[in-house]
Amino acid sequence: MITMKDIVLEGHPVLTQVAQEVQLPPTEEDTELLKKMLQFLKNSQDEEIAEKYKLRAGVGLAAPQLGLSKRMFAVHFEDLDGKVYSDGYFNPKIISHSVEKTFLSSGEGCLSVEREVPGYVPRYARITLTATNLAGEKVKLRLRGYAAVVFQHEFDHLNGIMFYDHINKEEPFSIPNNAKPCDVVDLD
Ligand code: NB4
Ligand code: NI
Repeated sequence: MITMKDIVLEGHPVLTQVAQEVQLPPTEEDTELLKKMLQFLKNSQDEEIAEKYKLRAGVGLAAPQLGLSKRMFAVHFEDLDGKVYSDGYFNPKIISHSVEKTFLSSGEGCLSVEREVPGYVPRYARITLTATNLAGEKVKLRLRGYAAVVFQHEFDHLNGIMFYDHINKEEPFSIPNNAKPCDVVDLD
């Protein structure tokens, strides 16, 4: 099973490299690894297992975080409407995105970053992503809000981009004018 010792930390060269496409159909080895990455996320969200193996909780994990420069990541989360996203993706591509931006009001963290980096991480509010999933199906996902944020965090890892690269250095909590938080109920 994947544990925290398998996750590389900032400073590791693979975290700032553009990862290679995965040959499709994927090899047994690549499919098994992506399944293990999804299982890590499920384990990390299980209090007992997380405590037993000292796992930091995660809703996403990308292969470069295991030191493997491969274009694949797994996600395991429920969005604010209760829709569950739990799968692995090979060679994801963002084929379109909104002009409008969004961000998590709590900021972001990363399993490859063992420090707090305060600030808003502006991301596209809506994206359309294509990929091949764990079952080998070609999928087209239309994502918005929290789901769009999670997928963009993982997609960035495939291009060597860390969440803090998006934070405004001068004013970390400045809100771009075309941006709204995705995890705060909009009263108006
Ligand atoms: C990726 C996320 C950072 C922001 C938002 C959140 C957690 C991560 C990093 C967007 C993507 C990992 C991958 C969480 C978490 C909410 C759901 C269900 C019950 C606990 C779990 C906690 F753990 N980020 N960690 N960071 N990354 N929400 N949740 N909860 O997932 O570095 O590249 O179990
Ligand atoms: Ni990360």
